[in-house]
Parts: sequence; C-alpha cells; structure tokens
Amino acid sequence: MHSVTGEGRAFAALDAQSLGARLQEIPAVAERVGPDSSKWKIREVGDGNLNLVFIVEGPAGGVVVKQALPYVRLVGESWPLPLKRSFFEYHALIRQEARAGVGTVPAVYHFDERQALIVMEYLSPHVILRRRLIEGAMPPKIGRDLGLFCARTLFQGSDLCMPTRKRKEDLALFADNVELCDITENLVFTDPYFDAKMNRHTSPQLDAVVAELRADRDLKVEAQRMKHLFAAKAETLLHGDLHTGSVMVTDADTRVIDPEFAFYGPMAFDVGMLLANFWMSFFAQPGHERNGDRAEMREWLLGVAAEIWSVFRTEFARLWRTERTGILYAKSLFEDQEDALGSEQALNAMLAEIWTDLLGFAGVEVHRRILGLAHNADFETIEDPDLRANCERPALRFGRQIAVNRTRIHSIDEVNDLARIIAGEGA
Ligand code: SR1
Ligand code: MG
Repeated sequence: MHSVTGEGRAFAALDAQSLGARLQEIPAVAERVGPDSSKWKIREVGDGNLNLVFIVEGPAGGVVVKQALPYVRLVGESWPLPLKRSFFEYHALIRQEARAGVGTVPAVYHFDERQALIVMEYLSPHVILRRRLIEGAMPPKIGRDLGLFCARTLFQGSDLCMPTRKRKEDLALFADNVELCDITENLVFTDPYFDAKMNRHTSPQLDAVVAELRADRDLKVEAQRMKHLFAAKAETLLHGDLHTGSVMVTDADTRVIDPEFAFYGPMAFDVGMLLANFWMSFFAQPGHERNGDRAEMREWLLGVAAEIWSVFRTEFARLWRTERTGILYAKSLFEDQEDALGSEQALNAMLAEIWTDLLGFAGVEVHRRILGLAHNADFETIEDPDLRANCERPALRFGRQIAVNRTRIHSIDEVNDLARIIAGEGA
C-alpha cells in the first residue's frame, strides 16, 4: 500500500538539507526510516539525465526519494521539462508491479504530485546493471528476469489482454506524456542523422563514419519508418527508456526502474532498446580489458540477448494462450472453433513483426548513444579516444546493418553472428 498527495505547498526542488523536514511529515516515510529526522542520513545520488535522487537512511531502514526538476538536469534550465513526468512514472510503476509482479520494480511508498516526488523502496545492495557490465560482472538472472518483465508488461498493457475501456482510459492518461516522447522522437530517431546542435561524437576518429551514416539514404528512411511506428503504433504501455541504466541488480534480484518515459507505443520498442544496450556492451568490452580479457564476458552478453528474446517469446506465447482476454484475436474465432492452429498462426505473425521492428529500434538506439546528446557509460568510460572510437565504430556499423536489413534477418543467432563478424573485422 502507498499514500498519495496532490495538494499543498507550491513545488520546491529539495536538497539534502530541506528533505528531512519535508519527509518527516509523510507517515509512510517515518514508518520506514524512523520517526526522528535528526537521526536520518540523506545524500543526493542522482547521476541520470533528468532528476534528483536521494537516499534517506535512518535507524529503522531506508527509502529512495526521486524528485523531478522543471528542466533537463543534463542540460540545465535552458531546457524546461514539465514536472508531470513524475506522475507518469508513478502510474507506470504501479502498473508494472501489478503486471510483472511484486519485486520486479521498486515498491512505491508515497507519491506527491505537487512536489513531483516519489518515495520508493531503497534497493540495497543493488547496483545499476550498466555499471556491473562495465566492471565485467555477469549477473546470472538478468536474461530470464528481463525477458519475463518485457513479455508480462507488454502483453498485459495491450488490447490482447486489457478490457477495452480500461485500455483506452490508460491510452488517454499516458498520451499527455508529450514532452518525454518528444525527447525520444528527436534524440533517438532524427538528431543522430544530421548535424543537430546538441550532438557529439568521438572526433576526429569517427568523423568519416559519421559522414557516411548521415549520407546513407536507406538508413535515414529506415530511421524515419521506426519513428513513424514509435509515434503512431499505440499498442501497449511501454517503459519507454528500457536500457541497462534502467535496471538495478544483485546476483539474486533484478529490478526495473525509471519508467518516466512511459507511454503507449509499439511492443518492439522496449525490447529493441534493451537488446541494443547488451549489444553495445558487447562492442564496448575491448575498451575495458585493462583488468583482464573480456572474451568470456562478450559471449555471455550475446547469450543474455538471446535469452531475453527466447524467454520473451515463450512467456508471450504462454500469456497468449492463457490470458488473451482483450478485444484482439478473440477466442471465439480460434480456440472456440477448435482452431488452435489459427491462434498459433496469429501469434507467430505477431512475434515475427515484433522481431523485425525491434531490430530497427535497436539499430537507431545504438546510433543515438554514440552520435547524439545522451551517450552511455559503456563507451564514455573508455578514456583513450582512439580505443573508444575503435569500439564505437563497429557498433555504428552493426546498428546500420540491423536497422536497414531488419526484414532479412530472421534469428537472434544471426544478429549475434553479425556482431561477432563486425567486431572481428577490426576497427
Ligand atoms: C535529455 S534526456 C536524454 C536521455 O536521457 C534519458 O535517460 C533518455 O534515455 C533520454 O533519451
Ligand atoms: Mg532514466
């Protein structure tokens, strides 16, 4: 159970000093941290692009407090961003927990809409998955956990499962997350392919390949087709920003965090973004070999991508057969007429479409993380620019191949082989 407030004083960005007094008023916090805020330890730990994140610890335990700022933290006040993203994050977390299960996302303890503030479970000793992958760790459960998470949230937020009125209400609710969709629409699908103001790349090392990609008509058309799908195919409630920085792990536990980009879009978007981040980690590994060879790690990463897709398909198929209660592919047309084969045919067609589209989304995600505004730490933490570029260049080529050839690639093994081949071709 969690509490919600929406009234009260005007929004004020919190800091480690002001937070204690404000949080003490919230029973859900005092219960978990202890009643006397003078005994709390508060630190700001946010290292993401958008928000403030505090860890509050006291005699009774800890909580995390995430507060939206009225601007993009990465850029500053010159880029205003509405506080309401916190509202969408709260609503997404509640739905994801209901669909994927308790313990797949942080539990929400309190939401204050006016202050754009969510108090949630302090995940400890969890670490951001991306950081673990950079260190060369192989958390054993992530393939299965993330495959299940995607299948369950994407299936159950769609017309395959939800009562039509509820789904349409949700579609309307999340349709207002316009500004965060706008970020993705520009930063992911358009900016990497022209000389956009906030772009940056490892220069001069990548200049030639960047010019090649920007002159690649097939690639630009494909990126725009993916953008069209993203903007127009309101299929299910997406996480909207599902990368390895949006997952916290221990060896025994996997949690998906940060769904502030949630909106109704194509199923393939979440899965494609997620897989792209494992493929990027694969290409980045040679940049982290100072502490030892990463050959095993690289194969493990490809194996995780394969496992996510395999678990996703199996779980999606299970849900298709057991929880298809929405308006699509009615059982009256198939199973009720003893036509289970028809239902399987429709299922396979749907999975095939998700597969083709996820390759397109994965390809553009790779490009934007190397050419756009928001880079990822897998490459950014490689200090030597020559070494970094030698990791980024093949990743860019890989992204281009899977996006442009997405209808001609039929299995995850083919994609993983392509990654091995492109990486082996040298920089
Ligand atoms: C301006 S925000 C840049 C990126 O940070 C978020 O994590 C999203 O990935 C977004 O595209
Ligand atoms: Mg995020």
